[in-house]
Amino acid sequence: MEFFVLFQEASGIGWITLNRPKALNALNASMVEVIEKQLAIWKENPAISLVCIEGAGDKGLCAGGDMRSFYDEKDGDIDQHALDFFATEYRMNHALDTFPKPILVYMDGIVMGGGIGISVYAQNRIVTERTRMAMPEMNIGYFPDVGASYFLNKSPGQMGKYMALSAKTFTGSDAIYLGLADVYMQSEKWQELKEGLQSRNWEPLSTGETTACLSSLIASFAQATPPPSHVAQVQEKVDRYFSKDSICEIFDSLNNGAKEGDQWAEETYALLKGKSPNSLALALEQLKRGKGKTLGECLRMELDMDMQIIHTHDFYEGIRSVLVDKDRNPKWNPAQIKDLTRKWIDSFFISPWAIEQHPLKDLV
Ligand code: QUE
Repeated sequence: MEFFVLFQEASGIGWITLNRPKALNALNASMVEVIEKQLAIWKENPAISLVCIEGAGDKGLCAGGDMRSFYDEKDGDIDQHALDFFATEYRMNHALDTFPKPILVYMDGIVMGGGIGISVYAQNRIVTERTRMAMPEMNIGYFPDVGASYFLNKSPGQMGKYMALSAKTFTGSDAIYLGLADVYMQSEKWQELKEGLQSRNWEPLSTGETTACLSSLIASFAQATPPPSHVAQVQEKVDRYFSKDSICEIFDSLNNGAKEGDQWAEETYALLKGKSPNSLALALEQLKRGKGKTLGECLRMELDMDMQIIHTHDFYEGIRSVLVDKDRNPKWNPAQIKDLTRKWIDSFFISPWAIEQHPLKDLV
């Protein structure tokens, strides 16, 4: 029996180690289920004052959800598979957001998709010089989930749209700028910080005391001036080109920028042109609809979208091209933005459940 998530309790800390290093700690249904269960136990356990999350191996925290499993299950009961995985994963995301004690996450190396979902709701999010973050779902014909409709709307200006649509990879400094991380630290300090965490007894501390003690401990290992954020330098361009409400208008605006000699607009245009038109339109629509919604509402909306996207061509074609055949040469269908209809996009937001029957009905 292999354990893909390790739990340890020591000196008032509950440790969660994602332990599937051969798959970059990608989350499967059983992993998200046990994490959610353990959080529910630790929430009530007065001997636990603090939760710390890290990834096993040297590649990073977590590459995302186990999306390949959908390809393998495509001829089976795909609705059940989607429900088992996504509903449980989103419950875990929500449990992290509402967890009443401080959570520390060590976001070293790869932190993508579902890996952002496991880190973004914590209060002590530590990035390093090795952090590589992305919401890469546009590459696999999917859409940014794990609450992206909620948290991407909180990034500065139009950055959430840019992250979602471009699927670009960002650094630790970028993550802090984007509001997805809190502290920058050299990765060589992590062992020492861990020892610092383990050398004191957190058990008798109140949540307020734990919070204060934790931030001063982390601050003593942090790098006071992180390297500059690259993405901060293109904020004005992102705001100019991505302020539009439709993919057609964003494409037009980038294309015009390119014609006027803006190389960044040209590169971004070329990048977006390679993504699934369906995924691009869905991402834009979910961000629009996510504005002003609670996390629970956003997760319900994303689960509704899941139950439809698992019946589209692009979802399997995207997973095939990135995770199965790895040719990175997907044939999207519909192939062009103009082939999408309003009715088609809107249909993803019609819930297959009556509100009182929704599997995530209890999430606030
Ligand atoms: C988009 C994604 C994922 C991705 C690549 C994308 C994703 C995911 C993985 C992944 C990577 C390495 C592994 C693994 C999974 O890649 O969600 O098991 O070993 O989990 O472009 O959404």
